[in-house]
Amino acid sequence: FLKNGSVVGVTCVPFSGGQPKGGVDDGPVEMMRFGILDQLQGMGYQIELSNSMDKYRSMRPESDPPIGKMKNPRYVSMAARRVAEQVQEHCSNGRMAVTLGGDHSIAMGTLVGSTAVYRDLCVIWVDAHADVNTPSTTDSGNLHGCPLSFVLGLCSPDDHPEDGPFGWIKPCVSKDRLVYIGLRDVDAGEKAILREHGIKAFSMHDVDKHGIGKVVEMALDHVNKDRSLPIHMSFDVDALDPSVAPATGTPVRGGLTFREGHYICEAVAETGCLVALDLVEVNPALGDPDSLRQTVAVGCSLVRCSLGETLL
Ligand code: HAR
Ligand code: MN
Ligand code: MN
Ligand code: MN
Repeated sequence: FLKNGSVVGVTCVPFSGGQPKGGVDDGPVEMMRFGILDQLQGMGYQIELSNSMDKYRSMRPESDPPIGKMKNPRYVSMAARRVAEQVQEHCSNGRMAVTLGGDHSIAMGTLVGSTAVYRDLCVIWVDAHADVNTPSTTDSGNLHGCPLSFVLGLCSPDDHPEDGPFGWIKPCVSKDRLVYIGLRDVDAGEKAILREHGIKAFSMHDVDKHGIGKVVEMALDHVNKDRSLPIHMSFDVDALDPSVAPATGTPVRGGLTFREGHYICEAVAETGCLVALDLVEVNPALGDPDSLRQTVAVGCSLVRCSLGETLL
């Protein structure tokens, strides 16, 4: 695959159907307003923008009753499916696929899209949450807490029937090619899943214990020993401490500092293996104008660092 290709394929996903709070669908437009595209161009990248902004909003089905505990299942599925097509299109043209969310349910789509092109890719999931609930284990029914269970193939056939709305999602991410950084709010059912399947996770406890440098090295060693496999990083802005990224739907205190978050992005950029990046859960509707500006700014800055801005 192309190491550090010079074209960035940006997909904006104004989508909030994976959780109950409005506003996260304005994440992409605010990051655009903040100048993310100009900033990437300023770094020497060519931008290919999927023309998608209004499509997602008009996609909401007229009727979308829960299936079991899952809320908005058809809407989430349709949006993710379109995301998958756009990300796959970027990747198959050798572009670095950057997806701006939107809530984290859209990662079902980004991962289906990236793995369709890079079958052996590894996933670095930076988040306060594990997002690995199945339609059975979820308490909230919010699908942004579930994307990984679908792509890992952890849902029971009853939860994920071939003829259900998510039937198009086949297992595409392997359990030993996924690693977490930043976890601190993991549901009991999710802990059981991580344990049962031996999925590697570095929690905030590990960050405190070893320092972020060591944690990122261990995380990369786990999924990408030779630093030769393509990497998809899915960065939920709530991985950062709420003092750094306040405008997000499910803030959890005790998160990554500004530098720890950026260090992860820099270290991943340094591998030269990044092929896909998601930046999700920026919700401009939450909090005062200051916290909004701060969160949008940090989101843009994480994207730039993942693409090498601060490397010398
Ligand atoms: N684990 C909880 C649930 O399933 C909360 C999860 C989601 N919050 C997120 N995703 N922002 O990372 O509902
Ligand atoms: Mn998440
Ligand atoms: Mn989260
Ligand atoms: Mn919780």
